[in-house]
Amino acid sequence: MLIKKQAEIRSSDITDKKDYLNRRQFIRKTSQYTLNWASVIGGLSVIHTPPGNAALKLGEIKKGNYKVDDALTPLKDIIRYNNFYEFGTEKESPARLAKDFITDPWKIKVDGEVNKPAEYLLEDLIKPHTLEERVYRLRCVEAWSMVIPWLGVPLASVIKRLQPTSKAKYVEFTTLYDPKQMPGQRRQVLDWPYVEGLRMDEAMHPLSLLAVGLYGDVLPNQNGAPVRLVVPWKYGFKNIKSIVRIRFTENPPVSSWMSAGPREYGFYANVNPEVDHPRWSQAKERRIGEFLKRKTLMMNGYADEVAHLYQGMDLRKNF
Ligand SMILES: Nc1nc2c(c(=O)[nH]1)N[C@H]1C(S)=C(S)[C@@H](COP(=O)(O)O)O[C@H]1N2
Ligand SMILES: [Mo]
Repeated sequence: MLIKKQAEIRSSDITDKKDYLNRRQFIRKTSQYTLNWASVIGGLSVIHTPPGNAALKLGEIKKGNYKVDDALTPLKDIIRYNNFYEFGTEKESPARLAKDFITDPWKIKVDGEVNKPAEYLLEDLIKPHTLEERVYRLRCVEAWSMVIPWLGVPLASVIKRLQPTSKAKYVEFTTLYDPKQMPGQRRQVLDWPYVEGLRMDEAMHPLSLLAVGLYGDVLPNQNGAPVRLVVPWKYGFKNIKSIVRIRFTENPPVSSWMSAGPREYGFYANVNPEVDHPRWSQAKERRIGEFLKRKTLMMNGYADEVAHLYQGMDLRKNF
């Protein structure tokens, strides 16, 4: 059991958090004057959130109930090593190419099998809920991983307010399509826009998070600003970034990665060390910042929480 409940959080953890929040504040203050904050923390030159380009005012943040024992991945790695193909396929390109990405105002279209379809402003979807900090492991299908302190609201709370109909069995998410801003979309690397989906019970699971921030601040553009999905027991590609549409459906959505490689990427994409990718093993992973590989955990260490969702299913067929 690798998830700790609130009561087990040690005071040293709280100190760690204060340290990084202070550091983040320091970084932000500094950037208002002369320094680019990325250069303060990582020796990089071009990563920053343009001032005044954050739609969301992060109000009260409560400490969420989820935490892992593993050390947090340093912020400098989380913002430098990214998969966000809309901004290029190199790990370091999103940090560079997304720096002027405009995320304010941000609208999300809600449609399909739902009683409250509308175009919502992001802040109107988030405001009714208290932001939570949750530390989750992120395991990319490419066999690297990180530990990230997200800020967000339970996806279930947002979905409940939207009132899906009884026909809604799945939720489909879509990323912005805007090749002017997203240079990666000018090439047919994937079937744009990026689409992902969850079964309704997965979306309603308390671990599923709609994230609007990390390390105590709004999401850096390269991490999917202003809002992205975080489903920690699934491979990283399910965690769709910069969401502009949430559609409730009767039939399973077809994700961009399923269309790109149906033999390699399935709908469920649950982290599973026993089912290899056709081109590489999934038994181990490289935690960013660590030297030796570590064993990949079943459902990324969240099996106690989510395995019941897949009871009776063949996890090799439903990969
Ligand atoms: N729209 C969109 N969402 C995306 C991706 C992408 O290319 N486009 N990459 C996915 C993959 S493969 C991973 S591992 C995670 C990486 O998130 P991070 O860069 O914040 O670590 O985002 C996921 N979400
Ligand atoms: Mo990934």
